[in-house]
Amino acid sequence: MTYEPDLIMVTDEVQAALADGSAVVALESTIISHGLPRPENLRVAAEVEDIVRSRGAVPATIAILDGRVHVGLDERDLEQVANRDDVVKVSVRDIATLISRGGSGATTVAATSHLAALVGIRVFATGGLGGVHREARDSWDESADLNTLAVTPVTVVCSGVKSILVNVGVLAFGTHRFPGFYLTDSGFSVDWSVDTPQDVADVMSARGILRIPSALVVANPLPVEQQLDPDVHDQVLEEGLRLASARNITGKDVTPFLLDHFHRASHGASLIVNEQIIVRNAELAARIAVADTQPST
Ligand code: PSU
Ligand code: MN
Repeated sequence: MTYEPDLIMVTDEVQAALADGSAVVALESTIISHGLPRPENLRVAAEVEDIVRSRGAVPATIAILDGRVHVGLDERDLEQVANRDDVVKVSVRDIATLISRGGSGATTVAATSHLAALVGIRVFATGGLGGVHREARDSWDESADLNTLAVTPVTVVCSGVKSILVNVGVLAFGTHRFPGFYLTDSGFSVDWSVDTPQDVADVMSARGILRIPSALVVANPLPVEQQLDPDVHDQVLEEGLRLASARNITGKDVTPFLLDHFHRASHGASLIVNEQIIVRNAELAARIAVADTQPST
């Protein structure tokens, strides 16, 4: 791997797993710093790492601490990401500036994907991808997640995106319906459906041979009985978008604002659903990472 070890700290455990080709799952940190409230954020971060381990993969949560990229966080690092007030939300465009200033940041899907691919991690788990915001026609607000995934060869397990995907492969796990994060079904369908982690690993392997340079998105919907009540969802989303616009919340503050609004307005129901999404995606990502290390049968 060609990266600068003084700038990028990969834990011994992650480095060893990558060196002998065993399973590693990258995890983002914006969920921890800006996506979930304290103290649940730290508890969920630890739970996600535990489930990855229980499925036989090594978790590599990625963040920037005091001017250095960390791939793999120990308990103290995780605690800092969860509780420090000076941890900013970092997308790809911000990484270099933040590092050159010695700052600390939690990486979005875009930044995490970029860094994961850089160090050779093939599978990444998150909750939802940033997308194209509903009023994008006026605001031009489109998440950097999409542009980055279009040029980053990594497999991302998620439960939805705020709108359409660009040049990425999409596989829906156990369904032909694209999930809508808190909801099982976004209303969009997916051409390709897969049923097992090995199916995904086979596609990854073919993409590697063909040198396809973009991401593979594995959409993992919540079971219907676990989703947020669709009526509550629609009402709270409507209200949240109205409030965001009334308070002039724009750009990278929109997603954290909406998530916080959901958690309050649903009286914690969305928080439970959000946690389930992240844990389930981490589990599936670990199973895919393990299948990816084994020859196809
Ligand atoms: N979706 C969630 N929780 C999150 C995010 C998305 O349910 O915390 C975060 C992810 O880190 C994602 C980012 O990459 O928000 C997208 O932000 P933006 O739309 O500003 O690019
Ligand atoms: Mn956004």
